[in-house]
Amino acid sequence: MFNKIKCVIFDLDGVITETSNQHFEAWQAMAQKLGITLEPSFEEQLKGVSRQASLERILAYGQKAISEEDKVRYQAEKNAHYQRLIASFDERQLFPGVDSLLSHLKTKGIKIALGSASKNGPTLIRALGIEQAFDYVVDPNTCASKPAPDIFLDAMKHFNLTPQECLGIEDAQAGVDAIKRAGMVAIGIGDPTPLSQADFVFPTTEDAAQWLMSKL
Ligand code: B16
Ligand code: MG
Repeated sequence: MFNKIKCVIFDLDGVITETSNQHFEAWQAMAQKLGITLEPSFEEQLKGVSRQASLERILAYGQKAISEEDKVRYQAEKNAHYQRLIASFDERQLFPGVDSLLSHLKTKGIKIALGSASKNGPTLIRALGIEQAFDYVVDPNTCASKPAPDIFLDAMKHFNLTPQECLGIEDAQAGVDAIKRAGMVAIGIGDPTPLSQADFVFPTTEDAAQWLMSKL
C-alpha cells in the first residue's frame, strides 16, 4: 500500500494548521446580521465545506432565503472578516510534525500537493513559511467541492499518477469521503467516528507524521 505512494495531498485547515475557529467566528458574526445564531456544535458541519456551500448550510439552518446578490455580498464580508482574523498567522501556527513530514517526503522524492477547499490556502502556506515545500497547489475555484473527489484528482492528474500512487490527509468527513471517492489512501486526523471511511485515523497531525515517516 505505501511503497507505491508517489504523492501526498495535504488538506489545510485541521491538518497543517487550525483555522476553523477563525472561519466559525466570521460565520457567526455574518449569521448574526441575518438574525441567525450559530451554536458551537454547528462548527463541525462547516469543516472542509466551501465558502458558498457553508453559506447555504447556514441559511438552511436558519431557514432564511436571501437574494443571489446578497449571498455574494455576505460571502465577501465573511471572507474579509476571516482574513483580518488570520492576518497575524506565522510559523508559530504550523502544527507540530508538518515540517518534518514535508522534509521527509522531499528526501524520498515524493510529490507534495495542497488540496484545500480554501481560496485563502496560498496566503496561509506563505504565512506559515512552508510555501516552498509544495510542488503543486490545487485551485479550488476550478474543482467541485468536497466530498466530490475533484480536488484530489486534480493533483493526481497534475503529476500524471494513478489513485493508488496518491495519499490524502484530511480532518473533515467531507474531505475523507473525497479522498476515498478518488480511490486514494486516506489518512484521517481527529475524532475517528466521523472519519470512519479513512484507512487510518490519528488524533493529531504529529502522530500521523511520525507514523507516515516510518511507512513512506
Ligand atoms: P475559504 P480545508 C476549508 O479548509 C475550511 O475547513 C472550511 O471551513 C472553509 O469554508 C473552506 O476551507 C473554504 O475556505 O472561505 O477560505 O475559501 O479544510 O479544505 O483546508
Ligand atoms: Mg480541513
